Amino acid sequence: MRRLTGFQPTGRLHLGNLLGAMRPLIAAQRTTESLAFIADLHAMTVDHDPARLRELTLETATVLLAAGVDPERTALFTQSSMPAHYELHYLLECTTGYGEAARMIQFKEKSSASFSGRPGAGGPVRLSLLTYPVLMAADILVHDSDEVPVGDDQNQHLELARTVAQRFNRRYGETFRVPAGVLPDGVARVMDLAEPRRKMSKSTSTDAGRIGLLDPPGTVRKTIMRAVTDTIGTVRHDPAGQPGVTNLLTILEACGGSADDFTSYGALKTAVADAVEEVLAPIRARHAELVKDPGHVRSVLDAGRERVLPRAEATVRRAREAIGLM
Ligand code: AQP
Repeated sequence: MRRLTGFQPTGRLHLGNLLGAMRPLIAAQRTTESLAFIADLHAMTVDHDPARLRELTLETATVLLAAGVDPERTALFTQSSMPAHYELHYLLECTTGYGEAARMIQFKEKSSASFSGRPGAGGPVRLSLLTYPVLMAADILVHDSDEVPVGDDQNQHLELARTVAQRFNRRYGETFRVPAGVLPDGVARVMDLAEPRRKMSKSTSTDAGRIGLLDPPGTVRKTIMRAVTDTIGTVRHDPAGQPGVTNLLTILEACGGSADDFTSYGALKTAVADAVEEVLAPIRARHAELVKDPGHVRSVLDAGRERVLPRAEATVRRAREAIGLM
């Protein structure tokens, strides 16, 4: 069973990324063949700064290692270091309809956000934003992935990858393994602390809404203590009526705390801040070690790439032949 997970270097990794994607990856790497990549090409589908992209790519890899991604078990690489991804992207563009790409919810949301003035938005809509799901299909199919962990927001993209793979196989002969979406056990969806009806996000959350994995302890505590709640005054899971409190309870439980017996929001927030700090402190400490030797992180990325390259190139060769290229 081969499982692929991607992380976009569009901003600094946050608690949502940790609890929703990094932890499941780290847990599964013991029992599943795991591939993880830094999706630097996807990060260019919206307005980006070249120096910051380079910096965030290395930082994302470093934080993944600091959190427990084991390069002996998980092949970690950058998307752009694998031309097979973008070679296959083009072949799949020739298998995908314009309408299929244009109706993707994320395309509609991010393209309209370009004009909204929200943080992370800005600049004209890039063509690559439209074709992003096709590159994502290539990311998945090029590695013969069996499983892709997906949250609700990526479900539609995975369905497109499956549709395109099946269509290609039907038209040109059996070429791709058709992947399945999985929702790993224990995945938590973390909401923005300032706007708890929206998910915590690298690019659209403000500092008040997001807990960065490398944020100093004082900042983490302050952000949690200022989290938006409500005036109801009861501590319980009620995503529709009390999204802020529910989010705090979700975070607390995912970070090993117990959600029983809180009589005030203040006590709940203190417990959340303590639990989150327990989880983040070792990551921060390991990161401080790793960051001293960026050469080591680069060599991990190179080794990860070397490991997955032969299979990816073989998939592209198969696809080229099937589609009719000499
Ligand atoms: N808030 C979240 N709660 C739980 N899981 C989350 N993930 C992201 N946000 C949350 C999961 O993290 C993985 C990597 O995400 P990504 O880098 O592909 O970007 P994303 O899903 O688009 O999330 P971000 O962090 O909000 O990035 P931007 O701002 O660039 O859109 C994925 O597995 C994702 O489900």
